[in-house]
Order: sequence, then structure tokens, then C-alpha cells
Amino acid sequence: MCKCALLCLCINTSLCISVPFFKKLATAGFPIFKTVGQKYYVSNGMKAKFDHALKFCTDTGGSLALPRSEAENVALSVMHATLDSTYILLGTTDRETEGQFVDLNKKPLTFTSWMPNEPNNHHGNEDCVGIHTNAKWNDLPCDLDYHFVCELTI
Ligand SMILES: [Ca+2]
Ligand SMILES: [Ca+2]
Repeated sequence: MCKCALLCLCINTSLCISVPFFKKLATAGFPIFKTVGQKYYVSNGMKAKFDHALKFCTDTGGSLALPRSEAENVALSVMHATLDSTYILLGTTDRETEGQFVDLNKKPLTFTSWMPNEPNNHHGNEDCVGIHTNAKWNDLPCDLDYHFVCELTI
């Protein structure tokens, strides 16, 4: 697994890139990058379970994507087209207190975009969240593999 210092990102298992180069790729419209405001969304197309996805993103000096506004939500959902994904994992869970989704710093969410009748904690086993192709959120089991996107704030 690629290990990057802070302000670097892993492009694959062995390649690290610096943030300035990353920024260049992003502004060049490289398909796995999406910029929104001061935020960069990046994916190498991998799928993983929540814990692995989170570790991958934090190891690269970023975090698991979590839209904080409608603009960011739209930007992230646009990546479905490139990833050919159904859900993209988000950096939030309700593992600590059922029904109370918090960000990775355990702060309550200030922006959400739930589908109707979600989150429903289906089968009592949905503590992770994915954004669907329609840009709406659904709580999902944490132990399945999903596409994921890392975010980096410059
Ligand atoms: Ca739950
Ligand atoms: Ca659900």
C-alpha cells in the first residue's frame, strides 16, 4: 500500500503525488479529480469497506469525502459517471449512537441529503452512508465494499 506524507496523495499502490501536482491534474480536468471551492475530490476507482476506505484516505493525508453543502454534494455525485458506481461512501457513521450521524471528528452533520425514508437502519445493520447516483444519501451496511472518494482541502 502506498504511504504518503502529509499533502501528498496516493494515485495507486506505489505512486505518490504532491498536492501542487495533484492540483494541476485537477485543473486539467483529469477524470478522477473534481474540484469544488477549496475542496478536491479524488478517487483511483477502488472499492473498499468503510474502515479500509477511511484508512486509505487518511494515510494519503486526506479524508473520506463528506459533502458539506449542496454544491459539494453535486460535485461528488458527478463522479459516479466516471467511477461507474452505484454508491460512493461518505465520511460519516452512526456507529456510536444509532440514528445520530456524525462526521469523522464526531461532530453532528450540518448538511445532509437523505433519500425519502432514509436513514432507515435496515435490518438494524446500517451505520455507514453512501451517496447514490441521484445525489441522495442512504445508510448502508459498513461491511460491504463500495466505491470511495477521498477529499483534500487546500
Ligand atoms: Ca444505523
Ligand atoms: Ca438505508
